[in-house]
Amino acid sequence: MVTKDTSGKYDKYVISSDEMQVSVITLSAAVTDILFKGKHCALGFDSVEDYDDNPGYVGLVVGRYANRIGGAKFTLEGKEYKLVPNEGKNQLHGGPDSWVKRVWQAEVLSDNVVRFSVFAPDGENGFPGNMNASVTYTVTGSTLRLDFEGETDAPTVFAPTTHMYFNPKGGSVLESSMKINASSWLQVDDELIPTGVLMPCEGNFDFSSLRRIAKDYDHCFVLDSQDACTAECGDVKISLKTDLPAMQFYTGTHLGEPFGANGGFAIEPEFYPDSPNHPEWPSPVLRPGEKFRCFAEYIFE
Ligand code: FUC
Repeated sequence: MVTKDTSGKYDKYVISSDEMQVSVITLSAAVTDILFKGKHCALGFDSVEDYDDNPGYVGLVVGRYANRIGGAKFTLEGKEYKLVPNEGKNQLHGGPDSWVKRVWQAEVLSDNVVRFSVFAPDGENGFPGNMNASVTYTVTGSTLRLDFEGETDAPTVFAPTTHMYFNPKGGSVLESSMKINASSWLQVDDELIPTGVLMPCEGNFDFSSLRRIAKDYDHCFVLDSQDACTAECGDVKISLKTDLPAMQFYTGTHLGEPFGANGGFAIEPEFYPDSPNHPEWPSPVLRPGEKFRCFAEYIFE
């Protein structure tokens, strides 16, 4: 079932199955709540107006390029593109005033499917290409599936993600447990820009079997399989499946009020950060005539 609430500043769609209810608003197609068997599993602000001041990107669909691009520039087909930086000299999550500040067009496709679409103009924050992008939310049983799509009229880079935070148990997420199907992670410098070195998942980065999170992470894991990870938070398990090559694991170190530090973790399926500057990595390049497609499935148990 899909219901629509138009009483706030941004329209809210609630997509339900017998087992869960997912609320999404038109601002950046943000997930504001996931109610699974009586538990609120995803972080969300109380009112839709609160999303206007959301430095932690809570719930948002992030783009055009999720995560960081070092020096806020890249070269594509021999031409250098200078982006607008918004984290020191680097760009984070598509730059300032990107589509995360915009109202997306919602379309109810069936009784458990809603698509949210946005237009990103050529030159926005320095990126080439007029783009149409969308995310389609499908709720089936205890699974929330996101299908991302994108098209461009000029060669560009495209790397969307979802920035939901989870914490079904409450308290610090460092008490929850995590398993990640990755054998390497990306070494980063002190501005969180990849150095180009892939590190083996050993010691604190070895999540090959379920273990307590215990410390802060803000790192990108290179996935070995579409079964990206499983988190165990009290009596709720959350698994992520995706066809994207990597996943940022962020334990919400800098989350502000009302959530507080470590009040939720994000598991963001994505291309490698700064991949426009690393031709040796999976390519985020999108060209006219191509249709970008990728998916992420969050499964609750
Ligand atoms: C994640 C992190 C960043 C940032 C952002 C809100 O993607 O990689 O460090 O804090 O979320």
